[in-house]
Amino acid sequence: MAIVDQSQAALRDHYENIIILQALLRNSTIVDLPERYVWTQALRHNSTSSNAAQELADLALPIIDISCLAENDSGDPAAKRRVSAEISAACEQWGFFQIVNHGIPKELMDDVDVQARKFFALPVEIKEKAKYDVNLKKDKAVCGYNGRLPRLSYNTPWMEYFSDRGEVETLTRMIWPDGNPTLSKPLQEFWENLHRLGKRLLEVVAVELGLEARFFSQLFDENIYHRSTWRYNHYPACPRPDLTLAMGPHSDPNLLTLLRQDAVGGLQVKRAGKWVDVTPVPGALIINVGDALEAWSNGRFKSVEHRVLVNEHRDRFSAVYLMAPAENQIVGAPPQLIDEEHPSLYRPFLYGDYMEHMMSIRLAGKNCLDYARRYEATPQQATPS
Ligand SMILES: O=C(O)CCC(=O)C(=O)O
Repeated sequence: MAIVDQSQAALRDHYENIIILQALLRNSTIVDLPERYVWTQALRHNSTSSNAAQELADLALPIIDISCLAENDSGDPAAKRRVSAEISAACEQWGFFQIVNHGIPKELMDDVDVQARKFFALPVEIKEKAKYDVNLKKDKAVCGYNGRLPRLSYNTPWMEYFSDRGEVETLTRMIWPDGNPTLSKPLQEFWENLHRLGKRLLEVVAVELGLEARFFSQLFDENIYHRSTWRYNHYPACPRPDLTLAMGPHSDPNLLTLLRQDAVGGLQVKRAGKWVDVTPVPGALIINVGDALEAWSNGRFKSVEHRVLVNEHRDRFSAVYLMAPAENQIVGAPPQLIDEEHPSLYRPFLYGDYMEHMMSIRLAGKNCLDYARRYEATPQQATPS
């Protein structure tokens, strides 16, 4: 009986895979998006009045040239201080920024784009070999290939992804006995580059907060089993972009996120209640503050809501590296960041407990950090929007 149930579930998963759905819609075998992909009007609505349109046009995410921060650069200390201050201001005011001249080779990023596209173009049956059995590997719940997501937040995102912690080859070996080095090598090299860059940026933000440079970066030392995750995302073109979202409004639970998007666009950041486009900049990476960094900085750096729109005609691809501490790591603002003027906004929490809480409410909007908010310290935020 159990076997029948399992195979039926596998069959249902297969037919509800996003790529199969996309094909069924294209050839008009089905005419409507399945209900779980139809997001409520309030969430997909672009709440921009005509008056606000000009204001929005004036808002543009900071683009920061970080060439002077290169690891072994002995460059101009004044330039380093200026760029560090720009990063800090972006973390405070936007929680998001783009960086250029970050040192990750263009050839590597181009190769990653080609290989990730090739992977997603494989038949569904092949990609599905890289699925973890989450009954056996509970810690891998959001890892592996997934083309039929559960309701991750309010509804189901219009996307498929390929994700894990650690070696890319662990996943690619589930499909190819030799691990397909043409695919796995550049993907591995890319996230390792993002990891090094992320540690560098965390050193910059630690110093800007008045902490010891390695305050955050030491959480990612070789011997530490941190929870960082890499993910390659594919958002297929969708005939009803008015009804669905590629990824619903959420903030990231982790410390720092590094993201590469292609030229299609669709990522939006919430600022002063409005959705602002993160305009693609060739070669740039997008960096954003996660909930753990907001809590650790005692609310000085902001983890902001973002979402991804679908495109009617073009598939969109992105690659993301979410830097997260170990599950047994206590997240909490150090004493240097708390005083009478800056009362403690969040109670300290274990990162693993926070992840569990986040999974239980499934990434809904920006409410997750309410888990640790001390309302008595923030009377103005007692009813979060
Ligand atoms: O693909 C994107 O642009 C955004 C992805 C994202 O928000 C996420 O992975 O949390």
